[in-house]
Amino acid sequence: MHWRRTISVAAFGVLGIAVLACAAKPLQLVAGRETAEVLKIENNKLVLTYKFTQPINPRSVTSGGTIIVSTDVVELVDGKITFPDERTVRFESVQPASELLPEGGGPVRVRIVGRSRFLEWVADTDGNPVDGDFDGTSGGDFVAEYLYKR
Ligand SMILES: [Ca+2]
Repeated sequence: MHWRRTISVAAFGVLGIAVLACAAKPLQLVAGRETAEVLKIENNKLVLTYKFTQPINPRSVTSGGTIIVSTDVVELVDGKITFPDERTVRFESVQPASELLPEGGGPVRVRIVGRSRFLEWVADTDGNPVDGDFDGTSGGDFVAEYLYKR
C-alpha cells in the first residue's frame, strides 16, 4: 500500500511545519497603550504610530479593514497608511483632526485586527496574524482607547 505511506509522510510534513510555525515568536506590538507614544496631531491631522516586533506584510494593513479608528464625532476615521520602516505602521487621518475631535479633545479608539472570520488581519511577512491580545500565540485583536486633550 504505497499510497498510505505517501499520505502519512505528507501528514507528518504538514504537522512539522505547523509545530515550527507555533514555536516561532508571534508578531506583537512593541508598545501601544500610552497616548503619548502613539497619538500625535501633525499638520492638523490625527497620526497614530505603531511599532511591531517583526517586519509586517504591508498589504495586510488597511484603513477601515484591519486598522479601525473611531472618535465620538466620526464612527470610522479614514486614514492613509504608510510604513516609516518595515516594522512601523503610521496611520494619518484624511480629515483634519479638528473635524474628528470635539473642542477640548476626546477619546480616540483603535482596533488592530488579529482575528477575523474574513481572514483579514495585520500579519507578519509569512502571513501569521498579529498577537494583538498578547497571549503569546498568533491572533487576537489589539484594542486601545486614547484620550487626546487640546
Ligand atoms: Ca493571541
